[in-house]
Amino acid sequence: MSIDLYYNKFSGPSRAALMTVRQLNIDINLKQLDLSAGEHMTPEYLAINPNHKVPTLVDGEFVLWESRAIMQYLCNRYAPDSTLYPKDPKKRALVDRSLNFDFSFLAQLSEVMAAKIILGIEPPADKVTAVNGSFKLLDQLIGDNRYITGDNLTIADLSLVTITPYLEQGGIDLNLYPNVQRWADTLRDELPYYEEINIISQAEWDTQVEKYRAIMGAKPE
Ligand SMILES: N[C@@H](CCC(=O)N[C@@H](CS)C(=O)NCC(=O)O)C(=O)O
Repeated sequence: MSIDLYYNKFSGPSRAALMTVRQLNIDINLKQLDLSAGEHMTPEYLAINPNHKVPTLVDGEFVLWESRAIMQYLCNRYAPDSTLYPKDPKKRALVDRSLNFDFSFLAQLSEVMAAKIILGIEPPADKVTAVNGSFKLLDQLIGDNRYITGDNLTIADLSLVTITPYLEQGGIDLNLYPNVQRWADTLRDELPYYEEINIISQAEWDTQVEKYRAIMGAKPE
């Protein structure tokens, strides 16, 4: 049975789902969608994901969207004993907490990043303060841990690490958060698929940002 993953490289949630696929060595057909060309708004795609977002997983008859649910499903279905999504209720709860935390953190961060990267304006000060507060909290949560929830890599790490390409573009200095920096460096160095999935060249960014600016009618300063 074939598994399709609808995906876009500039989408952190898509990259998180793809890293889970790679970590679990699952064979998939990667279906690239160009969001700036509206490929997520076609009747065919809306039929499988009426929320018109990426990623979406199609596993036989089963269709699932929302990246965190996809990551959890892949572990439950294809690697139920993997420490990537631990079975122990307390360990699993800490992974779930991080996935819930990063859901709201990513919403904060994407507002700030969209202002900086696409609109080319300074984001509102209160939004920047909220993002900085979340980074500080994340730094505390990681502490001396190698990974977000302790000694094992989990889907919490794969979900959160997808923010790193945005940080470089948005000029956020992780040196202010040394534990976050060390954690991000660890994942970049040790995940064999990290570079292939998460490194986006400056030329690719520039092209993408131009397309979004055109769509949004944004005129950067
Ligand atoms: N909570 C969703 C967020 C997915 C999401 O926002 N995807 C964006 C790209 S990063 C998207 O597809 N946007 C297109 C749209 O909303 O029409 C998840 O984790 O899968």
